[in-house]
Amino acid sequence: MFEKILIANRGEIALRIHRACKEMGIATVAVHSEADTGAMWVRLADESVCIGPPPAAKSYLNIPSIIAAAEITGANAIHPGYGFLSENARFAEIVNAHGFTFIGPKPEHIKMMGDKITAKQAVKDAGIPVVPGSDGAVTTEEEAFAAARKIGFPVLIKAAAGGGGRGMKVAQTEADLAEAVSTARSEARAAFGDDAVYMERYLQTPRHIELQIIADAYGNVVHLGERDCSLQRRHQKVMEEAPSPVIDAATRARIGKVVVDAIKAIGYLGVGTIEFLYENGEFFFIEMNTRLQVEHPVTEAITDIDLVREQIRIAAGEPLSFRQEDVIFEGHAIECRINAENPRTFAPSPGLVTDFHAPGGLGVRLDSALYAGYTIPPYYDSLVGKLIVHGRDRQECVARLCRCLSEIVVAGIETNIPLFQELLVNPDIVRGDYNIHWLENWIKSQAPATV
Ligand code: MV4
Repeated sequence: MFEKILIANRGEIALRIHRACKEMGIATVAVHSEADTGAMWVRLADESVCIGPPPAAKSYLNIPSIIAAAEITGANAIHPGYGFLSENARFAEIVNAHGFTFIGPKPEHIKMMGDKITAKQAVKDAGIPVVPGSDGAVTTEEEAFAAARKIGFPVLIKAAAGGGGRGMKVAQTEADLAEAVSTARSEARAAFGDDAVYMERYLQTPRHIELQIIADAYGNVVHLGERDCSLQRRHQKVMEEAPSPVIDAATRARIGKVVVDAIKAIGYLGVGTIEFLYENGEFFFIEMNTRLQVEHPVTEAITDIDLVREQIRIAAGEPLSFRQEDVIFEGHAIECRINAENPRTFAPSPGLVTDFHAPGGLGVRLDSALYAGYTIPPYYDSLVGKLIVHGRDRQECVARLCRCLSEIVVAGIETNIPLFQELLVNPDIVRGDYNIHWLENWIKSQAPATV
């Protein structure tokens, strides 16, 4: 097992990784920018190294600084968290080439899943159902028209280098197609330096359902059920839950087996998330994420498995400590992503947190590096905490979550806590009746009348 792990991230996830390390008897190294000196995860770490100025490009994305920090502290392994360098195959290669262990998948799989065309082909070949679409990249206008005739309108044009919703264009009819393809292509070139695009049938009202998998170096692969992440705004998840209100045990077992067999065939290592759109009882693969995800705690709550601990064990060459039949799904969990932002305009609201009080009680978890007196810097993501609540069933979970939201105090800045308080009394949300468009439509319906 590793003696010392460098945590190449910040905020709540740096703290989350630190906690797993401490419980395993592993020393931690925090790295931080000049804006994060004195932050909670830096103070709790056994050692810390300043790796550059506030902008992420000069610190949390600065590969030479991070490698140097690992060298001078004698760390054995590097955990990238989520975001930043977590899905950068070159970073994983550099980490390994310097004699450290990258706590994550093999670089080849990060690369494979980073290109959405390669990813789709690989999982399709391995037996996972995908959205009907073009056979790989669409290069000419003729190819686009031929693919659209086969798929049927509306079609969606996606960037191979995209993901997370960037670089998508809908063509409602044949009349829109040529322009949609050329716009998608030039936007992809500008955004990613890669103008490869592909086409899919546009699913109109799906849910976003993702499956958590975990694989060790000995060919053992287990799925940990699904998360429903349909409540999003501008491709940012807002609230996630496990299990999905629309997936029963038989459906879970069926898609779980398909995914586990595919992941074995691909030879994947570590934790991963297979994202699906789910419509009319059918799963359609869209992307695979090769990192630990923000919303991993809802899976931890219902399975009682520490995903970060398992990531570290797998990277150290240990086998999975459980088999599929050992995984028991218990009750229901919901996560609220607490952002430092205005709850109506969503404008970021960094600054001094003058008062902070965490909710507590049975089934309550708050992952946050906040404290009274902390100043949220303006340079990074507005996520400042995750409230994860577990109950014996969905109804108990919702009631407990409402209770927690009335207890929590984050003063001095604006947060989206009032948004969650409104959502959790909405009849659609209480029934679990929502799709990927529900939240944006609801926000529109709440907008004050303009003069
Ligand atoms: C789609 C789709 C409809 N049909 N693909 C957006 C993010 C990226 N991961 C994939 N996305 C979508 N792909 C087909 N064929 C609709 C979306 C989509 C979406 C997906 C998940 C959660 C929220 C979303 C919001 C808008 C569009």
